[in-house]
Amino acid sequence: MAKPPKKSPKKPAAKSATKKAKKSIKRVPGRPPKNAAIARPDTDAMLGLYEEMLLIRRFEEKAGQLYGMGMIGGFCHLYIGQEAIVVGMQSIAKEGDSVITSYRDHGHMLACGMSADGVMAELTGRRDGYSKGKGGSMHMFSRDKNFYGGHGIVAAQVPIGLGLAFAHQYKEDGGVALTYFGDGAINQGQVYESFNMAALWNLPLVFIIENNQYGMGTSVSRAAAGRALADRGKAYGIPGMQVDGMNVLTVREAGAEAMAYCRAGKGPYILEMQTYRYRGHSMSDPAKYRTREEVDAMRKQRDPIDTLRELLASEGVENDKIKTIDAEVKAVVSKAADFAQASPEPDPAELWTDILIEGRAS
Ligand SMILES: Cc1ncc(C[n+]2csc(CCOP(=O)(O)OP(=O)(O)O)c2C)c(N)n1
Ligand SMILES: [Mg+2]
Repeated sequence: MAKPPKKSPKKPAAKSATKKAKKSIKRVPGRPPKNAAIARPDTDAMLGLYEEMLLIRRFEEKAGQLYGMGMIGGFCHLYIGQEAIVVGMQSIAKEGDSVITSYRDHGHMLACGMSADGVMAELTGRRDGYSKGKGGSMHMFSRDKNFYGGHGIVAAQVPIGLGLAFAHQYKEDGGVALTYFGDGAINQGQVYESFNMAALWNLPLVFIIENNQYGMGTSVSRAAAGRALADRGKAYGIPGMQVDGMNVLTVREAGAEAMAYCRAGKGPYILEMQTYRYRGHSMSDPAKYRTREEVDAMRKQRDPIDTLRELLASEGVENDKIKTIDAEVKAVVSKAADFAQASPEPDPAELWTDILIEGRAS
């Protein structure tokens, strides 16, 4: 599709949306001045962001359906509502940067470039899954895409992220370790040990707190003392920023600033992404600890995909273009579901593989 004319009468609306996005980055007082502004993406790039967020949304919806049909066993934590965070961050990450996250991880895998087929096959416990069907939802990795899991123990990925950052510094490869964790993880001791070591050694590490307001059924206001989680690195001299995590453009701006800070050798950075999960904590959570009105208000007023779709429309992108992307994404996801269901279950002999690496102790 042709780009919209430069002097579209609707352009001012788009500009104000960007301005609004900029405003919603709250700076923690005394932090370094903004020095890493990135250009606003052009229409094609924004369509790409839209497609990636939609892929995660539709993938997760399908995973939810397959779970309901008994095709997926064990735990399954959906990322619906939080898509702008990982898509925004990964859209500005550089090749070679590493990523690690919690169990709410399917979106991170897709945003790192792992295939929908392979992730869905793993969810359904099939041979063609990323862990040969032996890991499931919380245990998938791809060294090829620098994705280091997928961790079921709350906050356990944070010190591992520290190790990834140390490796980047040690190897002098210019990479940054993007370490995602939840508001429920922020109160753990190992997070502060990681803050200390990361700051002490100036490691290139962005701590990304996905504050979706709840840790299982406990709201953040009942679990976390103090106000901004972004401020939790203050004692270690780590700069922090609260970010509107429901807006992919705001996420990109904040992410660019944090990553530039790390790449300049200044040490770690904390981003508190303010977001919301629409579904329960896991597939078995009826989410009775919050009202339907609360969830509906978020979906109606703040949805990251609707927000970007509206911005694109205001810039003159035709509805047909959006519909084509919607259809393409739907096709990718239904192909992934078919692929997963056609893939055989693991060979029982695989029970004895990938358990212990022998002969490497010397
Ligand atoms: C060390 C540890 N304690 C408790 C649990 C049980 N648990 C699983 S998820 C979770 C809540 C974590 O919430 P948050 O960090 O906000 O992540 P979210 O689920 O919101 O993405 C808890 C307590 C666990 N997996 N590991
Ligand atoms: Mg949470």
